[in-house]
Order: sequence, then structure tokens, then C-alpha cells
Amino acid sequence: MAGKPDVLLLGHKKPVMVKGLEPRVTLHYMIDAKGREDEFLRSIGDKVRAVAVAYTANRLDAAFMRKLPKLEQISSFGVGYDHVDAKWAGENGIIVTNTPNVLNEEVADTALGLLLCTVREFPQADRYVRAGKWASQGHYPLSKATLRDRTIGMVGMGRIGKAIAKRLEAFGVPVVYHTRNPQAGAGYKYYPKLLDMARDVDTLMVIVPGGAATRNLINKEVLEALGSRGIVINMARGSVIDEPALIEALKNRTIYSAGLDVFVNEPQVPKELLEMEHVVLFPHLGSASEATRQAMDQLVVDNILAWADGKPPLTPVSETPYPPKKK
Ligand code: NAP
Ligand code: 8YV
Repeated sequence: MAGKPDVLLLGHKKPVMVKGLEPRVTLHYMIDAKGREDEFLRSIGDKVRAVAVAYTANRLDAAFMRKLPKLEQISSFGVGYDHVDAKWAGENGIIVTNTPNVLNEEVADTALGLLLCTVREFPQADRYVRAGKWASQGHYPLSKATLRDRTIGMVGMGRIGKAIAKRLEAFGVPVVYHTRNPQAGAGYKYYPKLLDMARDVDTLMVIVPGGAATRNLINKEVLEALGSRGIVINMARGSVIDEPALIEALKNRTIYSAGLDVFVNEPQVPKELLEMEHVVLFPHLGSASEATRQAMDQLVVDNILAWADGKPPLTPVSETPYPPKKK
């Protein structure tokens, strides 16, 4: 590539990204144009050939990509890329990359943490101690739920799902799963129909991609099938659960509890959930350790550098296979 290619960085100036990219590309920082983004895009749009995404809240739809007519690659942070219209990108000769695998174990650890917190009420017990209630009122009440008599129905058995299932096996907890197709090498009972699985289990662990195909997959019917012992853990995307139906089920106690790492309108969390004592809420921290986030940042950088060197992308998403369609 002659000269340094122009790359737009969306989101914060993350040190790994700035250090990895600055020497090799001309970086344009959208964050420096806060409040006048459209004008900024108009001024650089004609020369930008790649976009590095540091923050998944940025929506990269067709309207955005059309503003960058020379765009060849979007290197996005996070394994989930429901914020990018990857289908449109693929059809228009643009490669999209994400950051799979480097976060599997971290997210699986968080999933187990959230499951344990929800089943055994650990955050509530912590609040009890801090409020001085142990001394004044005696022991925290025994948890009504236990992991010991539960079966986990995994909704999703991909890279992260398998890492979660492996941990559950070590915990001695039975695992079954639902996906659209049986997963090679997953030795757990497979349910082609989510509703059938929800009827048979008492706990759902949700770890599928977000987007149109999974919107409201966990709906009123599924929650009803899960029943009054039911616990839902959502590690996927807020959009995968019908949030109002979940709130209703929790209010009416037609399910037992929920542990949620993700929400429909993040960082806003519905007031009804905030007011419930019998749910556990995490601020989307599945992969949120310094080490794992840095590994994800580095993969964003490495995908851009591969492109700058004229090499194939390291981790293209399925909708945008390499080599790209001709523009
Ligand atoms: P993956 O390897 O692509 O696995 C996705 C799994 O979901 C596969 O088993 C797939 O099987 C299944 N699936 C996809 N669409 C489905 C549908 N419509 N109905 C039922 N199952 C479906 O992805 P991954 O790396 O494990 O990541 C999964 C997702 O987790 C990400 O996309 C992201 O949204 C979320 N995530 C969240 C956090 C967090 O911080 N909370 C962190 C990382 C990832 P089939 O294709 O056979 O259906
Ligand atoms: C990201 C995630 O850190 O990778 C994903 O899909 O959900 C997390 O690991 C998150 O998207 C940051 O906003």
C-alpha cells in the first residue's frame, strides 16, 4: 500500500489501538469531532479506507458506510457485531472483522459468576452484611434455590457456550442445549425446539448473537414453559429476551429469578428491574478484565494491520468472506 492509509477510529483512544495503529496508518479520531460528527465525516469521507471500532455502541449501518465510498474494511471490537450491518457490507465489498476466541474463557467465567450469584443470592447477602443486618438480625436467610438440583438449558453452544458448558460439567451440573443446528463435538442432549427444552429444564443460559434472527427469542411462551422455578441468565444481548415479558414474569413470580449482564437499551436499565431484590444485574462486563479487553483491542489492530499489508483478515465474520466481493 503506497503511503499510510487513512483509517477512522470510532470511540475512545484506547492505548493499544493508538500505539498499534499510529505508526502504520493515518488515524482520524471521531471522538475529537464530538458534536460535529457529520461535518467531520464529510471532510474525511473520501479518503477513509478502513474503520477501527473501539466501542460497540457505534451503529455502523448502510447510511454510515455510504458516507465512506472507499471503505474496504471495518475492524470491530467485540465478538458480537450486531451493531454492524454486515450483510450490507458483504454485498458492497466491505470486509467486517470481530474479536472472537480471545474472550471465551473470561466471558464463561463471568457467566458462571452470574449464575452462582443469581441462584445463591450472593450480591443480596453482601448487601445484608454491609447493612449491618448479620449482627442485628442473624444469618442471611437460606437460599431457596440451589445449583445442585438444576439442569441448565444452554441457548447457544458456540465458542463461549462450549466454554460455559465445560465449567458446568466440572461443577457436576447437567447441561442440554438448543441451537438451530446440532453442534459438532458437543456431547450434550440437543433440542431442535427451544420450547421443548424450556419445558424440560429450570435454568436457561443465553449465549447467542444479537440481531434480527434472535430478537425476543426468549419470549412470554418460553418463560411460561420454564415455569415457577425458572431462572434465566442472559449473557448474550438484551434484544434476545423480550424485556417487558421478562419483567412481567419476574413481577408475577411466574419465573423465580434472572441474572442479566445485558439489556435492551444499555446503559439504561428498566426501573422495574432496578427495584427488584430477587434479580442480579451486571453492567455488561462479560469480557471486562484489563487483560482480555487488551487482547480484544490488539485483535482489532491486527486485523487492520493485515489489511494494510494486503493480507487476508484474521477474523472476518461469516457475512463477509475473503476475498471481498468486487465493488
Ligand atoms: P458463536 O461461536 O458464533 O456461537 C453462537 C451460537 O449461537 C452457536 O451455537 C449458534 O448455533 C447459536 N445461534 C445463533 N443464532 C441462533 C438462533 N437464531 N437460535 C438459536 N441459536 C442460535 O458466538 P460466541 O463467540 O459464542 O458469542 C456469542 C454471543 O455472545 C456474541 O455474539 C455476543 O452477542 C455475546 N457476548 C456477550 C458478551 C458479554 O459481555 N455479555 C461477551 C461476548 C459475547 P447455530 O448457528 O447452529 O444456531
Ligand atoms: C464487549 C461483548 O466488550 O464481545 C462482545 O460481543 O459483548 C463484549 O465482550 C462489549 O460489546 C463492549 O461494549
